[in-house]
Amino acid sequence: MARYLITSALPYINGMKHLANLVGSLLPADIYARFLRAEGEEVLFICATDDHGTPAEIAAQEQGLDVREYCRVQHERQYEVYRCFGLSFDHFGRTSSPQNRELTQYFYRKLDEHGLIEERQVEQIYSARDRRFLPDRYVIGTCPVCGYEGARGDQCEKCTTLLDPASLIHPRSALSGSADLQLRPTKHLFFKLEPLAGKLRQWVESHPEWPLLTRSIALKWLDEGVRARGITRDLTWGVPVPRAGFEDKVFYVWFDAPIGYIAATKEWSDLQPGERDWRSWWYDASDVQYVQFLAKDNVPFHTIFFPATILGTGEPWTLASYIKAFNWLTYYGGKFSTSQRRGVFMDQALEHFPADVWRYYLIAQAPESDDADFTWEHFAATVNKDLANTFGNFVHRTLVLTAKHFGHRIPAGGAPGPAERQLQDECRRVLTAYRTYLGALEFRKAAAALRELWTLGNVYLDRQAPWSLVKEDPNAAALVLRTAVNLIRLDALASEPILPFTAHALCDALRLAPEERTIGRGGYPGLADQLDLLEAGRPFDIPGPLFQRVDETTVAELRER
Ligand code: B3M
Ligand code: ZN
Repeated sequence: MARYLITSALPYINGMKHLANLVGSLLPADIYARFLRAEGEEVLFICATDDHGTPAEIAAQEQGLDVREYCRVQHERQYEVYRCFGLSFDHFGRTSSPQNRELTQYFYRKLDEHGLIEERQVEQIYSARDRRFLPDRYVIGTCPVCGYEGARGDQCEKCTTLLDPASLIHPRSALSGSADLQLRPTKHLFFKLEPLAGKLRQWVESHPEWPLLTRSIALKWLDEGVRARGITRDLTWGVPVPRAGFEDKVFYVWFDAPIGYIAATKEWSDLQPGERDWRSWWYDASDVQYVQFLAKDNVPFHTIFFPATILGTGEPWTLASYIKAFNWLTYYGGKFSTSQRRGVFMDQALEHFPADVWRYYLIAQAPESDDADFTWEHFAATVNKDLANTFGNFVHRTLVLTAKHFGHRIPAGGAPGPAERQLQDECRRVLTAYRTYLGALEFRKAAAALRELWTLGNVYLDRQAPWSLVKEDPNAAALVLRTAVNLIRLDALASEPILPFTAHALCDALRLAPEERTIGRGGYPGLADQLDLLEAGRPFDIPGPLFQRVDETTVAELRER
C-alpha cells in the first residue's frame, strides 16, 4: 500500500498571507490530506514557514526587531490562523530550524562532492548609497521580457521569468531607491544545472499525468536550456555556507527552502524519535507517493531547481510524484499583494465569515485551468446560493420538520421504497464522481459534485413533500424524514474535507458515535449504502442556521473596506 507525503508551498514568514496564498497551495493540500485520511490512507502532511531571505530581513529591520525574534512571532501568528482555518498539518515547521541548517549543508556538500558546485568571480551590483552588495531581490527595475516596471532582480512577478538583476532595465536599490549602482567583483557559489538537464527532462517527461500548467512551465524552462544558478547571497540571515572564504554569505533562500520540506519532516520526527521516522518518508521510500501543491510562480523551483538538488546527490531522496500547480486568484481583476495590502488577508477574512465559508468558496473557485477573480458580489452570490439556500436549507428544514411532527428523534416509518432507491443511486453516482475528482486533484469539479450531493436532498424533499404527506400518511412521511436525516449524515461526512467544522457540528447534532463519523471501508461511494444506517428513535439536536446569508449592505461595506 502507498503512503502519501503531502506538502504545501512554504509561506514566506513576512506578514499575514492572503486568500490567494490560501487557495494556491495551503487549502487544496489540506483538502487532499483530509480526503485521503478519510479513505483510510496513511498520510503525512507537512508545511513550514519559509524564514530566510531578504523580505524577512527587511521586515525585521523596519520593525526594529532582531530577525530571529521577528520570525518567532510571525511563525506563531501564521500557525494560529492556519489552525483557525482548519489546516490539518501533521507538522508546521520552520526553515530556520537546526534540522534545515544541517540538511542544507549536507545537500551542498554532496553536490560539491559530485563536482556540481563552482566558485565564480562575479560582478555584482553594489549600492554606494547603501554601502553594500545588493542581493538579487534588493534590486528592482523593468522586466526585460514583459516590461513590468516593478520586477525584482530574481524573478518577474508578472510573467514569472527568472531574472538576473543585471538584466533589469533602469535598476534601483530596493533599500534606498538609489539608482547609483555599480558592478563590483565578488565571489559566489554556483550550482551547475547543465549536467543534470538530461535527467531532469527524463523525470518531467515521465509524468504525462501532471497538470498542463506544471508541465508546460517545466518544459519551457528545459527547452530554453538550464544554466548554473548562484546559490549564495550577501546576507547574514540564512543557512551559513560551510566553505572557507564564504563566512559573510549565506545560501540563497530558494536553495534551503525546498530542503525545508525534508527538514520539517525531521522536526516532526525528532519530537517522537522512537515512533516517527522521517527518513522512511524521504530516503529510499519507493512506497511513498509525494504530492506537492504550489502556485505557478513556484513551478520552476519545484520542477527544476529542487529536483536538481536531489538528483545531483546521486542518492535515492524522494522526488515529487505529482505537482499540482495553481494559477492566480485575483482581486477585482488585479493582484492580491502583501506589500501593497491589496485584497483580503487570512486574519481579516475570519473576522467576517467562518473558515468553512471561505474554504468552500475558495475551492469552488480554485484557479486551476485559468486565473479566477475574487469579488465580494460573487462571494455573496455563491455563499447564499450553495451554502445557505442549498446545504443549510436542506439540513434546517429536515430537522425542523422532523421535530415538529415526530419530536427530536428519528422517526420510524416503513422500509425504503423506489424513491429511496433512486436517491441512493443518485448519491452513489455523485459520490463516485466526487471521489474521482478529489483523487485526481480536480478541486473545482469536486466542489461541484459536493454541491450536487447537497442538491439531491432538496430535490428528494420537494418530490416527496413530507409536510403534506404527513397529513394523509404519517408513516410514509416518517420514512422520508428518516432518510433525510440519514442524508444529513452523508452530506456531513462527504463535506468534511472541504467544510470540516460544519461536518463536525452536524455529527455532533446527530450525536454520532466515533465509528459513525467515518465513511467506512467502501470509501465515499460506499456512503450511498448507509442511507438507512441511523435507526428510528435516535435523538438529535437542531443546530442554529449553518450559514448566514450575505446581504447587499454587507457586500457594499466589505468592498469599501
Ligand atoms: N516561500 C514562495 C511563496 O510563498 C516560497 C515558497 C517556498 S516552497 C519551498 O510563494
Ligand atoms: Zn516580466
